[in-house]
Amino acid sequence: MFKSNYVKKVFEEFELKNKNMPEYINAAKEILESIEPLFIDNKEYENLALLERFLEPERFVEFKVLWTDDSGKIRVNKGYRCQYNSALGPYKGGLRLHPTVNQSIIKFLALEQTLKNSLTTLPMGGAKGGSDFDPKGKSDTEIMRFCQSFMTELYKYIGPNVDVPAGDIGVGAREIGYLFGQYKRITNEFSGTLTGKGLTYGGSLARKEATGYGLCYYLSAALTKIKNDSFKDKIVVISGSGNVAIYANEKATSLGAKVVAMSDSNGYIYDEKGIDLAVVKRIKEQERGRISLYPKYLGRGEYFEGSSGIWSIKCDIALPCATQNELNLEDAKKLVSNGVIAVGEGANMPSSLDAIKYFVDNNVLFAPAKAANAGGVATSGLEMSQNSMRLSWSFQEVDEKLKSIMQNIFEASYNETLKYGKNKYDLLTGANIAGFKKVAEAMISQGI
Ligand code: NDP
Ligand code: 2IT
Repeated sequence: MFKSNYVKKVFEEFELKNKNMPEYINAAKEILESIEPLFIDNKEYENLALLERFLEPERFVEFKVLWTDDSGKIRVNKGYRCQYNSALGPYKGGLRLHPTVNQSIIKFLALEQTLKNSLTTLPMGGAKGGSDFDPKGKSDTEIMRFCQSFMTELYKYIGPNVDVPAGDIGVGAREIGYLFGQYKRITNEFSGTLTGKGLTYGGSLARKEATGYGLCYYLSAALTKIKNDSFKDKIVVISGSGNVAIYANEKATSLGAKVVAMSDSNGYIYDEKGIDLAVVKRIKEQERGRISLYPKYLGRGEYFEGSSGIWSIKCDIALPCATQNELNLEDAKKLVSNGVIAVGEGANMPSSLDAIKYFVDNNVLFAPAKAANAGGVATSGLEMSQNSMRLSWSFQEVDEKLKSIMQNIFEASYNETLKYGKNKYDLLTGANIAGFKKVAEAMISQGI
């Protein structure tokens, strides 16, 4: 699989050390397959043990989170923070609350975040954290008590110049508010230690929209350059119906596309006339309900049980925006046989490695997560800048900056794709190489 003996040896050792962590191994494999040529060109990297150093998180904390539910029962969860790499700046990355969260998920996300943050060109290292706490069905006061307890432990490891967490699955403005309130109480400090804050207490305009909008900006740039095409009049399918999916829909629609399907973890909706996003926002953002309500509320569209069926819908552009490993080789084959021209990853690692290979081999423009969904963390970086300056930019200013960051990420990655990629659609190789080069240079400069 690897041509370089050094990369092969490091990967084998990594696999052995992390045997029970399939997502983490998968993420490392995907990166190493792309960046291998750099190790063939730069023999000195081996003497510097650069790859071993890169693949070892700087710090990983696991802690106990105790809270009481509304009936007074004591509940126990696990909390995590993985501070992967600080070569480029303070650790930065989201917090995920989902019952599937474990060490493997947090480490894979933190590794991905390190290269993603590098691509944004902003000064941010890579981190990720979260808990196996399940927010579904919990009351507001339960969420608040959980967040307070989580922060009572996490605050020791974070700070505006140390580590700046934000949202991810299960963590939006409500949770960030409770986490921020507790951080402020404990430290007696009002600082920009979290991003994704509410607009009344230091949040940035356009942060909520940023990941979904950024995904469409990246894909638009790639479509224009590589296929001389755009979102206009395209049929789009988007998995998920959370923060990333909703704002990807909003931007794709405003660019002239028609989004016909969205999903949640139970099933998907299909609406031939185009999804009415106001109805989805009502269900998901206001009522925190299930997507199955859509046909009932609108009197239009259909609901199907099982979320993976969404990839059998005929479309021009597919945007997986739910979670990891949600699009496998079989799904990729269906999409290709239905004529898909581009796939943009809003979620982190949604496509399996063989699905990605299938897309690239079939000349489907493939926009990889760490580049295509970097708009969220990039705008978090802009929130940090605004907090430091104690001022706030208008929506339009932030949106313009986001657009130019996504354009730059595309161009930087595409240059490397043309040099190292399998073909011009292999934006994954380009993103990994562009992201890694900067981290490597900073690591080498800073010594061991
Ligand atoms: P949300 O919690 O807002 O939404 C998550 C969506 O994905 C929901 O529709 C949820 O359905 C669905 N989902 C979650 N887990 C699963 C699962 N195991 N199987 C099927 N569906 C699932 O999260 P976000 O929109 O913020 O995050 C979505 C993806 O985007 C994640 O991969 C995240 O890491 C990534 N991302 C997020 C960024 C951000 O700024 N928020 C930035 C960059 C990437 P249900 O409601 O049924 O659980
Ligand atoms: O995966 C991601 O990039 C995020 N969840 C956003 C992280 C952030 O710090 O804004």
